[in-house]
Amino acid sequence: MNTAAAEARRIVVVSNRLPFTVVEADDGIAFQDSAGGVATGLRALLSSPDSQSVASEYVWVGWPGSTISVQSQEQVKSRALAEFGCYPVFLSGQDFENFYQGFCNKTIWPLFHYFPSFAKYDEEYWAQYRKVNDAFSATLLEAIRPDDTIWVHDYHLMLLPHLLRQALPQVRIGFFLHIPFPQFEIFRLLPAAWRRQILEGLLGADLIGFHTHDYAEYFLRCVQRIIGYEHRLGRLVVKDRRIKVGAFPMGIDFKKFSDAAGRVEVQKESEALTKALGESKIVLSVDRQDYSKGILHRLQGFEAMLHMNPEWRGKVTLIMLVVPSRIGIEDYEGMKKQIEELVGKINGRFGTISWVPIIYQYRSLPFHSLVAMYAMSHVALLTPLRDGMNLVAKEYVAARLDKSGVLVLSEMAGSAKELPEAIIINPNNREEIAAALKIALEMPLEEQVQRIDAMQNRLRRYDVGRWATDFLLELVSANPEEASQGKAFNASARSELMRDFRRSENRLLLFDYDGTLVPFASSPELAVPSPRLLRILGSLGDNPRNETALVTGRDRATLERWFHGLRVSFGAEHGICVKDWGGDWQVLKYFDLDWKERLLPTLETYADRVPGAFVEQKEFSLVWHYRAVDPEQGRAAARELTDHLLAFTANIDVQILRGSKVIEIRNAGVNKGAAARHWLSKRNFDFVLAIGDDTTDEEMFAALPAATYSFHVGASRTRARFYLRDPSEVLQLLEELAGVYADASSKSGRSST
Ligand code: ADQ
Repeated sequence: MNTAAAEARRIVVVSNRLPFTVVEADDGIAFQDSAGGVATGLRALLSSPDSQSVASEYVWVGWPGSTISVQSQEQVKSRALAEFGCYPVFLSGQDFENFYQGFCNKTIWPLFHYFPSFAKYDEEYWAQYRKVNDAFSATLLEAIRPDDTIWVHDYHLMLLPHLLRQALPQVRIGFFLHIPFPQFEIFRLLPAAWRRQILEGLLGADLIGFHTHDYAEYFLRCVQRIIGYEHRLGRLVVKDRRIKVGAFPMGIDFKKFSDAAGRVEVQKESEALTKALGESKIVLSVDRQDYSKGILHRLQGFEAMLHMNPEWRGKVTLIMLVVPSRIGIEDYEGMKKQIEELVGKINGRFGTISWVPIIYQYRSLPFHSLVAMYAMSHVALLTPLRDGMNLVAKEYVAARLDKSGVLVLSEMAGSAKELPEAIIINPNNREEIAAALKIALEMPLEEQVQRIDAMQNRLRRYDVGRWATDFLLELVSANPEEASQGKAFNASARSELMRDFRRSENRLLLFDYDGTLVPFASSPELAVPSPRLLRILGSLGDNPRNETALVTGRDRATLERWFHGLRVSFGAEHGICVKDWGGDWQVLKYFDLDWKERLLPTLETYADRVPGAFVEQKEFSLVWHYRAVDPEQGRAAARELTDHLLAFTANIDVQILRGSKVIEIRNAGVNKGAAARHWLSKRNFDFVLAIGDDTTDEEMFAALPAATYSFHVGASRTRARFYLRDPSEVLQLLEELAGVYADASSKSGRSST
């Protein structure tokens, strides 16, 4: 790590909640620590020595946990900045209600945790979610500097990366999701506009992190199916930006938990509790109160264990710590009642005068008491039905100083992937929980030590500091220029081009059509040239210094029809035939075309089978189009068809080309390079410009002199010298070039049209 770079760098952490809650009272303002997995993890990060290896300064932007009166806002702002390096985002109680209690916790939370029946789809919630994301963006835009690196956290702020990207195209943005990302079938339950905006919101980031590879994969699949962007090994290119998606499993502050477990006061507390419970073995469970945590399932599993194993009655106690959470949401209130009833039922069924099977506490514990609980418990029983990670599992392991203890963990928790030495259970099956508990209670000490030791070694190495530095190093080392491999068409390249263009006498201008001069349309006949494009081409063509040619996959008839009357030349069907302006069509090379008839039925079969696909028959080629097909199905069918065609055409001299949502079959030896050479041989050009977006345009770039101003539209790999973002940027450039001529001709008294 380059320390000089680290010294100069500032990281802006953004999360829904700041690490403290501001409480306004008559005697002034007080700051209290906030609870929860994200706040705990981020607080640990900022105080870890690792954080200093990435950046010299960290600031935190978020909601201060309460509605702050207008008269106190200035004071909160200056104290938050001076004492904590934080920028508060002020939200009214009502704003927060529909945002947090509404969209975040009644729509996204249940859906992303696979509880679709709890999810509400309310337009007001959505509007408020957007409004709060806008408010975060506004506060950030005031606070950040252009060279800051921004790290946005969690499901509350999924629109924020895009909002920031729009205002600051060059700033580095990372996003980390702390909860699961669901599979497509669940995610698609969101209304179409919302789900698209959420994905686009996230894609504003340069790096998008999840706890597990599965979540990353589900996200990429949703992006592909809903927006149509395909990825390669977790990398996406969106316009000219390269985005990376990956798994960064969050760790805990291992040292903090193991050190605390060794402290005298913690050990004393632990011993006092053990004494109070007599000989009983302790099973511990710790969670926020949430239906995703499987608290009821756990109770049923414990009940089944007592039922099936009478020998354990009187000898085991379940301590269940539940932290109050999301008070005021009906699903949560109802659950609290159910938990209390079930605890009462089990205690009533099995309890005796001297033994209470379940000790239930509904409150938050101070850190040292929590560690004392971890340290005294023989078993930790964690049964979430879905959990992004579950840090409690890791904290329990870290607090086991003598390495005794057994972790029973749900396979639905992200942490199960990193803790295979736990007894992994499916929480939906109470018998499985019961059986796992019995194994845990009876596990020989030697085996316990082996398992805990293996898990501790892993958690010690990959702790929260490592998690954050891995993410941040990946984020800061992602070179924003990388996507364009230094091929950005910057101001100096632009002025050089304009200068050379002005000075030149003989210019060759070669343009591909689809994806270059016009955006792709769902079907080829819809991609007609706009009046603006016709005006630009007309103007460029009219200049006698310019030889302007369209070199495209389109057929002759379409070119004649659409560009009739313009002084432009044509290269049709990828340059197999060319027509100079004012001349006749010439076929550059004659081929045997018998194969067309033989292959057509295969293409048609695939078109019939795949809704949205169709076959285009051109004079010299056949094209199978799948732009309008469901992206995943289209990709699979295209792969299958390519394999099929490759096998079928092994003995004939044709090429099978995968273009942008098309498969094109044409004779080998046809390429745009031949057309480019045709025009190059006509005159001695002192300025050559070529623009294209597809693989077929690479042949054209290859055939042109090194000094050519060659442009690739979009940021995929190319031999062109520069990138342009999209057809609208192409038109802007061409309009400028046409304008040069218009200026020159007006000076010399000529008309440009
Ligand atoms: P949470 O749903 O909050 O976090 P979790 O990862 O278990 O879940 O973190 C809970 C935190 O609260 C732990 O650090 C724990 O020590 C603390 N805690 C729990 N019970 C407590 C008690 N009774 N008293 C005091 N403290 C208590 C979200 C996601 C998780 C993800 C984290 C981090 O839902 O899946 O692991 O973010 O990304």
